Amino acid sequence: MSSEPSPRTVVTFGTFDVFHYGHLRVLERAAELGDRLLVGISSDELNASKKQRAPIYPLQERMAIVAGLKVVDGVFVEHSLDLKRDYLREHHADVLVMGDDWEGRFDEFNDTCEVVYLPRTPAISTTELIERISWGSS
Ligand code: C2G
Repeated sequence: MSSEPSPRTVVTFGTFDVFHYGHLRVLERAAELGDRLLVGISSDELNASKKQRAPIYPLQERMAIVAGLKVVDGVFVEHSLDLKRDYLREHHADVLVMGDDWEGRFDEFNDTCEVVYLPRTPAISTTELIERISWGSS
């Protein structure tokens, strides 16, 4: 039996489509809450059910972008919002982090790990970016 304490594992979830500063900030702040950060990336199908549109960047590209960040230690696919308890157990989560647009939605997992909601980064969202780009406005 190694006496090494197991790393404090932080898990978060998201679509991370058209990756922007708000996404980076929630991942950087999540990483500060533990020793390693694992990110569940929503599948294209899950995103379509969540947001009624296909993501701009397909799953493989969204996973590659997030996995390429120095604050991220690993990524996995989130196939369903209903499998969270399984994902948290599978990845031995000590902390679940989400932006406060999900405030209270995951309190039920307080029996499995710490649940932390972080303030969203104001004035930036993928939906707003897509609108601005499609309108050609700066
Ligand atoms: N976020 C943020 N600030 C923004 C935009 C997003 O802090 N300006 C955070 C969100 O709160 C979320 C994460 O970035 O924690 C990813 O956001 P999305 O890609 O929009 O993911 P979402 O659709 O919220 O998916 O199982 C939960 C879902 O997978 C979460």
